Order: sequence, then C-alpha cells, then structure tokens
Amino acid sequence: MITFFSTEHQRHHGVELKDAAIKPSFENPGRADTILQQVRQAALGDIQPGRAHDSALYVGAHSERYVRFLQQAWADWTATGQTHDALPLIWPVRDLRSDLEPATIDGRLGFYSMDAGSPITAGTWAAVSASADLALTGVQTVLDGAPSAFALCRPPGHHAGPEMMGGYCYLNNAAIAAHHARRQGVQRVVVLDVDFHHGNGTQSIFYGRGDVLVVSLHGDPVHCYPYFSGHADETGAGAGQGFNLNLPLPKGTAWLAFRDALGVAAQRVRSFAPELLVVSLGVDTFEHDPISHFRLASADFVRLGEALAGWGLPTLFVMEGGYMVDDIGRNVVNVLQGFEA
Ligand code: Q9C
Ligand code: ZN
Repeated sequence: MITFFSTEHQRHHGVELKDAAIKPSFENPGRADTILQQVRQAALGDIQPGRAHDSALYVGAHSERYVRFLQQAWADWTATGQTHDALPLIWPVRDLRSDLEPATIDGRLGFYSMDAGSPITAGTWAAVSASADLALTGVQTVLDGAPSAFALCRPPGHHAGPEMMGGYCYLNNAAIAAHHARRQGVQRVVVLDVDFHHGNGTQSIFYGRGDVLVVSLHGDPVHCYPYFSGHADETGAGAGQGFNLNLPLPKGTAWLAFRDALGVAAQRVRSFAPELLVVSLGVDTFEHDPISHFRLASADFVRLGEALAGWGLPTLFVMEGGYMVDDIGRNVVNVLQGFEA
C-alpha cells in the first residue's frame, strides 16, 4: 500500500491545558514520525509526498470564511503583539450570540472552535494544509485505480467541523477527501471512523447529506470526549436522515465487542452500496492509550484490517488519533497489513 507523508507536520507542535497547567500536547510530532518509521520498517510500500492543492478544495467540507480564518489566525494573533500559542478562552454557547462573527482574534478563536485543544502556532497552517493535501492526494490515487492508500495525516481532522477546530483538529482531512471524491463523480462514499473519540466534525459536515454515509464506533459520549455529540439517536437530518450511524460503546470495550459493532456497521454499509470507503483511522482504541478507554491489543488491529478488507471496497485510510507513541506505529501498520493480507 502506498503511504503519503509530509515533513510539514513538524511545523505544528502546540500546547494543551491539563491538570491546571500548560503542557506539550499529546498530539505531538513524534506521533507521525514513529508511524512513518514503522511503515518503512515493515516495507508496507512506497512512501511519497502529497501534492499541494488550492485551499479552495477544503471548502465544501468547511466554509470559506473558516478556511480563511485558519490561514490568517497566526498573523492576526502576532499582530496583537503576542508570540506564544493562541488558545480560545470564550465560546458562544447556548444563549450567547453565535450569528455574528467577531472582528478581532480573541473573539474569532472562540467563534471558530469547540474547545482549547487546538492551539494556533506559527506553523499550524503549513502543517494542517499539508495534512489535508495528503488526504486529497490519497483519495485521487484511489480514484485513479489503486485499491487502497494511506494518508499519514497530522494534525488529525475528525473533530473539525464546517466552521470549527477542536480536539487537536483543524481541517477535516477525511471529510475533505470524501467530499472531493463526490466532486470527482463518485456517487456514494462511506466514512468509517474507528478512532476512540466520536468524529463529531465529520458527522456535522455530512449530517444533512445522503450521498456520504458516516459511521462511527467510539466511547459513549455520556462518559467520553467530545461529550456533546456521538449518541445513537443522531441519525442525520433532511436529505441526510438515516445516513449517520453512531455506535457508542462503553469504557473498557475490548476486541470482541468492538468486532460485533463493526459487524453492525458492515451491514449498514452493505445496504448503502458505496463506491469508496474512507477510514478515519485512530488507534487510540489501544489498551495502553494515555487518554482513551478501550482495550484493543496490538494483535487486534490486524483483525480490524482484515475485517475492513472483507468489505471489498476501494479504501483510503486517513490517520486520526493515537497517543501511545511507542506503539502507535506498530498498531497502524497492523491495520494496514491486516487489510492487505
Ligand atoms: N482526558 C483525537 O483523537 N482531550 N482527538 C481529551 C481527556 C481531547 C482527541 C482529554 C482529546 C481529543 C483526534
Ligand atoms: Zn481520538
């Protein structure tokens, strides 16, 4: 399987608030570098850089003004004299006004985010646009006839919605790829999200659409981040009614229950008869992940790859989360090798 990778990801390294302190984010450059190293060591296939794309191709999954905000945010922030990472600290929840876009950066950071998990740094735009470009290059490769491809995206994307960043995500790489496939004439696309966290951004991007089926297995939002999205009764709206399937699972879920939920997903996907599968591949379902609560063992990721191969679809894998840096490379490669076996 071909892997698409860009060193630009290293330009994004931010902070997060944890235990009432500012710390280096769990979402760090070592993640992508360790995955690349394992892809190489396993001789999975060619490793190629992505092609640069016009940021207009991010629009559709995202709004134009949000893409412009991301591109401009660091310049707007440093224009106020600040040089440290920019974090949002106020949000337009419930009865506050969310219909008016603030003009200055402190307000704009909150307007375009759901949490303080996605800092804006000097290299953020370079990294997130390169990351989205890997997904675009990967999906085009599959559309051109490759049976599968792996976009080694970093930063991840699945929490990023039409107009918001959050949860380490900025541009929704998987959604950008799925939307691009539709623009290229693919009739029906399924996005399957196996990251531990609910892909709220992907859900919301496609919630009103019947041409992209979104299926997500994740920790039950009653107990797990992102808390405010991912329940089973979120099934889509309007033309998208019935085209969103959430399969929340309890904390402590191990392979057998995960596999059963994957079987439920497979049935829905089969009846949808998609022409393309985009997998939001998070490996934070790993038993030793530092911020998540499932119990998949390294060998289970091989089974996951085998199960997805059984779906028999042209497939783009897009990297999402996974934070046990010593093991994520092995776990990712296990999925991809299981898929190709
Ligand atoms: N103690 C992705 O996996 N922080 N994002 C949760 C829980 C945010 C995860 C803290 C987790 C975001 C792409
Ligand atoms: Zn995650």
